[in-house]
Amino acid sequence: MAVRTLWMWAFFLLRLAVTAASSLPAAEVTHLVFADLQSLQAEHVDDTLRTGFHFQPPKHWINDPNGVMYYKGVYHLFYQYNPKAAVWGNIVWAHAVSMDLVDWLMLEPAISPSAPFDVNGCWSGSATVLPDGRPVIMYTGINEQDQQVQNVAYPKDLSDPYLREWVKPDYNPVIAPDAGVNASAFRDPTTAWQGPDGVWRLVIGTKDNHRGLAALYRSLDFKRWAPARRALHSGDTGMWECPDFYPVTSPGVDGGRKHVFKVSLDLTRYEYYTFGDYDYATDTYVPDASLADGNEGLRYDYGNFYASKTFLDSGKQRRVLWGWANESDSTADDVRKGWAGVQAIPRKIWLAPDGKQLMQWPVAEIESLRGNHVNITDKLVKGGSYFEVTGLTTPAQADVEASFQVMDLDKAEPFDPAWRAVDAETVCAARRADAKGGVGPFGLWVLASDELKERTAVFFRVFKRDDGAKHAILMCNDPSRSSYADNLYKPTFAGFVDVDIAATGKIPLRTLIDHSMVESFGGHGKTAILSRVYPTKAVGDKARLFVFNNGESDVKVTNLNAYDMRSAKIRSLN
Ligand code: DQQ
Repeated sequence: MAVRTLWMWAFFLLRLAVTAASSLPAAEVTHLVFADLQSLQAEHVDDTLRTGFHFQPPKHWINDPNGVMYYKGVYHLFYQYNPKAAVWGNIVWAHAVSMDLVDWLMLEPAISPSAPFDVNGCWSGSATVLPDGRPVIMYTGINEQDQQVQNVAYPKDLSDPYLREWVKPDYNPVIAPDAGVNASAFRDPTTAWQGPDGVWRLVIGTKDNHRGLAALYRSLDFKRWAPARRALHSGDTGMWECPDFYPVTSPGVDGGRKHVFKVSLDLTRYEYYTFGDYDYATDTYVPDASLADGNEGLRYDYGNFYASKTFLDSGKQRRVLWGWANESDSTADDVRKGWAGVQAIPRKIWLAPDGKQLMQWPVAEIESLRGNHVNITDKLVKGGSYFEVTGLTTPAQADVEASFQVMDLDKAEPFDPAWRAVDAETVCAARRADAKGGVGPFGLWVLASDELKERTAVFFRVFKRDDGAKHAILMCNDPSRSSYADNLYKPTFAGFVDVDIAATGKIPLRTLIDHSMVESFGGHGKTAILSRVYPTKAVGDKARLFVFNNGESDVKVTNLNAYDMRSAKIRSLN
């Protein structure tokens, strides 16, 4: 983590340096306002690395998904948006609707600064559907005094299927920071939930010095809210942004039901979750004792994925997760491109049948974009070799599912006991894709250039453990060779995959490739890693796709299905 933090700061300073002369710090480090860039309308948009089937507006900056919901047959995605530039600032709630989570109709912003309670910004929040069928949005407004307060907004016309206009009642704000609450760190209300006692509850992210808190508020009428005596949860991990709290079911857990609690850590820009038991009567949440709670805990995604939010898709009886993928190029690059930020593919999320972790999988609807198909079965990849997956027309915009069988598990290297004290990311940074191993690295080279000098590796490495436990499987994303361009932040991302390779013999991988997005799922959705890359040669129809094996053990690709992906239709209403 220390290495990452250093990198983050180095990168942050690099971005700052580009616009240093005029950058004015706003509320906090992560909400820097680039004053001289705010009035720039991005007239030119460079499409080269824009995504085809991930959600992006036509131009400018986006960040957190907000108020995501399914309402009367329509999916609503609101998101933080700067209508003026490809850098953060002037934040409004942009709005898009979809019938299938694939194609989107862009509407006018739903919520923009207009009143004393949000004149300096409309920051993140959530939607709740009330028992009378009305949806309500609760969002953070930055008021005239630059304090963070919580406001509600209601649809103006419930008969409009797109709910285009939202009205902010004059009685806002409904929650203001009390004395003792840090007014510049009090934001991102969750969807509210109602207990059997009829009382509404929600939590707001805040901090008390270095202690992150999920402040709990209660209300009978969604208008007058009172703080509970105790926070729902807290941790020694700095400011907690974008909390999320929701029930999940699984036959593998006591009582068949758990509650998930997720936070986005402002300090590291990583998210962590636990699940455990929630008692409505006392409003207490107790994470399962088997789970780490803090910087060593479980993550939805071990890559560039932040400020996520889930919603219950009542139509399909599933929970869907949205998350924001930030850029990892420079601010100057973003201004030149005319855009910054992408939403990750919406993912179905559920509790694993063994009750040990959450699972995720791209919503099935995106498979409707699959086109031309290539299949490879039982192909041996000898140690130290690679082969190209040919036959796709658009390897820069593709969906690849592959299953790898390890032929000689005895070649697995011992898992260095010193690594137990560090995270997967540190192990992977020490053993990148080019470092030969016993079993692995093997996997995909995506967005590869003709001469193979540009390529992003998504791969596995299998280690033997000496403590009697099963093998350790590391899943990595190594972008160190992803681009000829300088000034890029190229972090190696990694997580362990809880697959018993000795029993299953195989490791499955799915990777969505979308020009500058590489979004991967290992172990059928046990471990996800999203990475942003900026190839200069492996772009458009020049990009290529390979399978590689840099380990001693041969690996068999038992089955690989690769599909060209058509672009989603993302259109404006007018
Ligand atoms: N982004 C919003 C905040 C939130 C942060 C501002 C997380 O409400 O805490 O754009 O990325």
